[in-house]
Amino acid sequence: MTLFDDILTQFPPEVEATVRKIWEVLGPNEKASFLSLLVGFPSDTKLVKLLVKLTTAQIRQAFGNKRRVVIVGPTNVGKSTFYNLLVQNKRDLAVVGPLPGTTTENQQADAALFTVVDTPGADAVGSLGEREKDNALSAAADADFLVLVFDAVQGIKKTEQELFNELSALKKPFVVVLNKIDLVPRKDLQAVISNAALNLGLKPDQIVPIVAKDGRNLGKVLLAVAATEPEMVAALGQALPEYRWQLVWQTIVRAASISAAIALVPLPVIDFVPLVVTQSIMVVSIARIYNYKITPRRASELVATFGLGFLGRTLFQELSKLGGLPGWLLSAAIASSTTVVMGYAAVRWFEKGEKLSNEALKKLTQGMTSYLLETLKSPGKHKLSQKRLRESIAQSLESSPLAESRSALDREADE
Ligand SMILES: Nc1nc2c(ncn2[C@@H]2O[C@H](COP(=O)(O)OP(=O)(O)OP(=O)(O)O)[C@@H](O)[C@H]2O)c(=O)[nH]1
Ligand SMILES: [Mg+2]
Repeated sequence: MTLFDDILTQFPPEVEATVRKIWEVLGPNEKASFLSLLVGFPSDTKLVKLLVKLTTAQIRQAFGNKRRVVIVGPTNVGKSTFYNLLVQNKRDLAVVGPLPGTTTENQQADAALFTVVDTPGADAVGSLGEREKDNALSAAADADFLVLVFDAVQGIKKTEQELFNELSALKKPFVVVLNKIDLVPRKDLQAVISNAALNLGLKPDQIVPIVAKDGRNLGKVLLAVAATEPEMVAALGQALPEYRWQLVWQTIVRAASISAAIALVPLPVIDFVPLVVTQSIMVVSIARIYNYKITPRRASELVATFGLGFLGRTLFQELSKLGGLPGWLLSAAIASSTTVVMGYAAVRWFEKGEKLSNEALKKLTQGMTSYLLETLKSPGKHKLSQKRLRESIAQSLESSPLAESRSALDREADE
């Protein structure tokens, strides 16, 4: 049995396949680094399992493959127009036309981050219509992700509902977009969206209004794709520089909430080793978003250089002296904060090759810790479960102004 097989047996069965897949795509150097990262895990099997479980989404994200995004919907709703927004190569552009039934065959093209597939209208009648619908549905069945396009003016009626039901039965991750929103008078917009949501059994915020003709809200659709499919976050970052920070923030939120959960596990000796693992994987993902490819080993070296583990411990000592807050809450808040600050520091590093000063790192960590403690103050100070804690941290971070823009961090770091 090789060392890798030996380690693999320690993983929970549901992540084994993922880890194996990662292993197969790694080159020899990466294999060595990955192995050293895994060997560096604490030896207690329960902890190993916990850590791997907590970080699987990120691991997958860091080593994702290209996926198939399939555009489906009734005829003439603007599927091909939307497809054309995504294709990279002009020669792959689809024919668009005012008459229903323009697209009769599935077509696919490279969309940089994923392969995108355009399909004929899936609601047509007659024998030709049936065949086109079959085409569309077979593409949908092969998809990793579905973009369901409907027409804002046409609305969601019985045919659309039936199609939606058929497609959701495939159990694929999906996003619903309502196209041609430019034809809806502004005052009716909310009502149109709510109605569509109601008829599909969704919440209004699960529907993205778009204008495929001019690309309005394309970014929102892509973010929705990314949010449901963690593997795409990194890939998306490469294509859309302006969304980089938002993508980075999603990665940071995930890593920070994992860090908080890890901080709840009593780890007498190795205290912050697991944090280094989580943070390193986060740094690998962030590097990807900035078009750098670094090994987990290099990432963990970088994490060590920033010395946030030490900083976190000092801060913990300072804050616990003040009293008043339970230790678990403090360590969770500090673990998350150092992860957030590490994420931001990595961004600055990949952007400008500069290392933030120790003072800046300290100030940012303190600021982030008080923000989290402020928003986390638990009623009755009962220790939260791991799951609840992860959710609360994720929620605090998602609703922070940083989710929109990093300017507050830039200001503080550059003061
Ligand atoms: N006003 C408006 N028109 C749009 C928009 N998107 C597409 N259209 C128009 O809608 C018509 C149909 O667009 P297509 O992209 O061919 O639609 P489709 O869903 O691929 O249609 P089929 O191939 O027939 O299934 C064309 O005349 C487009 O110019 C939009 O956002 N706003
Ligand atoms: Mg078409």
